[in-house]
Amino acid sequence: MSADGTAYQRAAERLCQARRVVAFTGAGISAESGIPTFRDPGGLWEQFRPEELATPEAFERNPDRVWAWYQHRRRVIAAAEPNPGHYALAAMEPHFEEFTVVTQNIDQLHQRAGSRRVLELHGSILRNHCHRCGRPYEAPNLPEERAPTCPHCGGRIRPSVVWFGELLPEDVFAEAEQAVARCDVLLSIGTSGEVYPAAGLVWQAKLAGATVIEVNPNPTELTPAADIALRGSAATVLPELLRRLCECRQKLSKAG
Ligand code: BJW
Ligand code: ZN
Repeated sequence: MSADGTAYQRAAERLCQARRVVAFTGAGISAESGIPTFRDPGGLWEQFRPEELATPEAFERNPDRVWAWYQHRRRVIAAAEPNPGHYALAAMEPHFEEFTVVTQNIDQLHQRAGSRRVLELHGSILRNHCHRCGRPYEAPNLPEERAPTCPHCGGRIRPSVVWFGELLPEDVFAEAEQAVARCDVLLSIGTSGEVYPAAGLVWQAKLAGATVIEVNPNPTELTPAADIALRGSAATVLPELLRRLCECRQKLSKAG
């Protein structure tokens, strides 16, 4: 299903009036870059149970199995390129006094597309640290099958992502809450809104009076918070929204 013209127009007008914007993104924005989502049919959780791979307990039970899974995902992500959805968000940034991407994604595709203010709520697959002492770990070559051992404490090295039951990086989450509290518009893009505390940010924006615009081919847990729903893929909807925003801004500058 694709978004209808009226919804686009309302969304573009709200954006056109906004000074501060938050783009809250999830796995769906990277789907068209070839990175599987978690909960869609064919998504990552259909093949693997999250509690087997995305928890600290899973890593402690079998670090090599979890490590090998992340090495596989690193290869998929390294081969991927940002898509028109990522590029449209990067191009929106200079149109606003403040534009913050708050992402649950660990793939760094927003940064690669040129977005400058990106808050990573669930960490990054491109970094690693020691599961025991927490020191960052850098090495020119990473083994494929076996989690490396920390040179300082002998603990096992893990990807710097946030697993279930772990705290989100406190400073990053606090910055995201501040951006959400003062935004005029929050775009909720490609997320099922099922994972907390990240999804709570959308409700916080709503309660603070922001207009919430959902960009997703399907309804989600966050649809009840949305003032406007643009039903379509991020790579289709976001460039069209950008086009309409530019049109609206041009009209305003001619009129003024
Ligand atoms: C498209 C598209 C296209 C498709 N265009 N759209 C309150 C209530 C209940 C439970 C909890 C709660 N608070 C905390 C919890 C527990 C837990 C939780 O949320 N559980 C729920 C699942 C029930 N949360 C946590 O444990 C968090 N930590 C925490 O709360 O700490 C405090 C604490 C400590 C100790 C004890 C208790 C509490 C941590 C959460 C960490 C999440 N980590 C993961 C893995 C990251 C690493 C990795 O990648 O391996 O993060 S899980 C996974 O889900 C990943 C994602 O960032 C996250 C969200 O998924 P996302 O992005 O929404 O993807 P999908 O697949 O769900 O949705 C895709 C969407 O895209 C769909 O809607 C499609 O329609 C759409 N789409 N194609 C646009 N082309
Ligand atoms: Zn260590």
